[in-house]
Amino acid sequence: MSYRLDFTVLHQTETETRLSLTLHNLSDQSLEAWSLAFILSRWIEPATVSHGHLKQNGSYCTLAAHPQSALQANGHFYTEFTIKTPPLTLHSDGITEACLYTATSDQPLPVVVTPLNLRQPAQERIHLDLPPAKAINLIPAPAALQELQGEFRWSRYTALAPVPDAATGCVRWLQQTLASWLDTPLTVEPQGQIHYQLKPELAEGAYHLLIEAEAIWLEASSSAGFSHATASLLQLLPAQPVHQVEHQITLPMVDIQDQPQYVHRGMMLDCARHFHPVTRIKRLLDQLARLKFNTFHWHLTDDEGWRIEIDAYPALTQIGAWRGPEEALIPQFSTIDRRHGGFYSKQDIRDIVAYAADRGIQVIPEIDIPGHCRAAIKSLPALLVDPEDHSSYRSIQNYSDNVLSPALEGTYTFLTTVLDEVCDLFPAPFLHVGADEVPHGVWTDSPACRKMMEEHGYTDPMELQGHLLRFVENYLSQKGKRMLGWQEVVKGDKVSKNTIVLPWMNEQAGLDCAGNGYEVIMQPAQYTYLDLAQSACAEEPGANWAGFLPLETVYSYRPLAALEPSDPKLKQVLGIQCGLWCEHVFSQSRFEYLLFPRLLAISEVCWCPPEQRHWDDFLARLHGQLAYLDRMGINYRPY
Ligand code: TNX
Repeated sequence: MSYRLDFTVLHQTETETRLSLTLHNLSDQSLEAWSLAFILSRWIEPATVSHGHLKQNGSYCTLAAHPQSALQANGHFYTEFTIKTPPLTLHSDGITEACLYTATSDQPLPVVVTPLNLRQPAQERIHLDLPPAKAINLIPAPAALQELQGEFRWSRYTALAPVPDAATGCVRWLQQTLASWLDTPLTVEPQGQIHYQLKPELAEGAYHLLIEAEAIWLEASSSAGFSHATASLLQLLPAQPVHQVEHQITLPMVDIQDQPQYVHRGMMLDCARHFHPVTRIKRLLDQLARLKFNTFHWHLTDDEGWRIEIDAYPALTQIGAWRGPEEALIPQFSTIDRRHGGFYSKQDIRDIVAYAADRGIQVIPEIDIPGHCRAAIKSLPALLVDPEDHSSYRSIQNYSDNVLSPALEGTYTFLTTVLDEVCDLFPAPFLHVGADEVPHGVWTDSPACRKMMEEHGYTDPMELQGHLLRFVENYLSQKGKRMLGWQEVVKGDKVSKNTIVLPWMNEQAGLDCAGNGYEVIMQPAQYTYLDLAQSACAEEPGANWAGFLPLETVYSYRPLAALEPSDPKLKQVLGIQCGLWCEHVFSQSRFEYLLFPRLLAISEVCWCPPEQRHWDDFLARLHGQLAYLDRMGINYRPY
């Protein structure tokens, strides 16, 4: 270890933290003309830095001695500064990576970062005692389950009976899943014992699954119901390692009648902050389908990356999909000294959409506008930058150059071109336009924006956002797509009530949106943001801006619980989504640790009405599911 960085909380209040940073040169060479780069998500108040010259862009900070001076062998550099945010309580709130640039080396030098010294009493990790597993451990719990006496024995002669059209997708899913651990492929035969049967009298999404000694019946009125029946069937297969079961696979005889509480049961995945390979997404889709989610909300663009190939603008992915020391986009969140990135080609996207469709999952793309657009703006400056705009602002994620201008012709050219291609790629009749977190101060010092406000009689700059979003809403509706947006999509009061709103800041936001007559998909951070840390223990990875999110809190969620059960506004709740924002998610194992087992809890919240949910019973079934998670090699958080 030649260079080490220590970062210590000196004192903190609810609104302010004073920190010290010490860089140690443990080598036997003095460092000339050095500059330290480090990753910190909180905004450092520039005027409070005691020593050195500091610059910050997003989470990327650089610090150099001022005036420039060498850092002697065995010497150290010390500085202090203040952060005006809620207290730091987790190691992930601190500096996560650092490296050094010097005059004498053309490569960044690695710096070991010691965990943030919080100087607080150690907090406990949450541990749960799981009750014994049950005989049948379905998650989400079915509405009605009758256990029958006996079992269905799977043999190499087990086959599907001829399959109705509505079930061909989920049959492909069933065949692919079984192919990975059965030695004989599951084929369709006239005398097959597994029967998919259309029952028009069943409600949309509902299914009937009957397992008898000699036959299995999966009944539904549509492909959605068949997917749900298939999910239950897959969960009833034994979870032990293959070598223990290959010659004696049995399924318990059951009679299940089941249907979902909500039509929309989703998960949002942020693929911009860190890029997730196609294989990771497919593995996730397998799990989502098994848990009867029906929507994958794909967050494809953000400040830190543009992840979708657009034929008309190759620069979006040539430039906007990559961060690194040598790239137009500087490093953020991780990989401080390396290139990070990637994007989905149109073929990748078609492949994922089809893979999801076989599993009963629609894919809703999100193109986040007008904020969170730094990657697009850096890729297409000629089109998207207004050189006359001198407004100054700082976004929550500490950018001052990440918002599209509603007064620029290029913005509309860009949007219509991108939306044309995106709409062609995704069959779902929905498109999410983000609309979150446009920073205060934007557009205020732009002659073009001011002129536009005058022309339309707007008094609040947010009306410009409303103007832009109404344009997009109309454009999408001509293409047969309904617009979705985060809760801020209603700011400026211009979009129609046909827009579906996703309140995320808290429950109150949901009550407000529903009160204003919008249909909502509830995604309050305090219950559904799976990037939040799972306990207050400092080592627990994740974010904490909306508190901690243990399994039990996820499970306790009830949308708009403040309303009387008879309140008509409850009908405006289309469903629930969870989400994984990925500032902290730089590996498969971190990805799984944050998702599991909380994804199982939220699946039950989406599927089962509150009176059908029982925490202890859930824990017992979760216990029963752990063998499956183990077999899949999923790095779930242990309880
Ligand atoms: C808020 S939720 C955001 C995201 C962050 C997330 C971190 C929302 C619409 N915006 O940009 O990634 O918090 O938890």
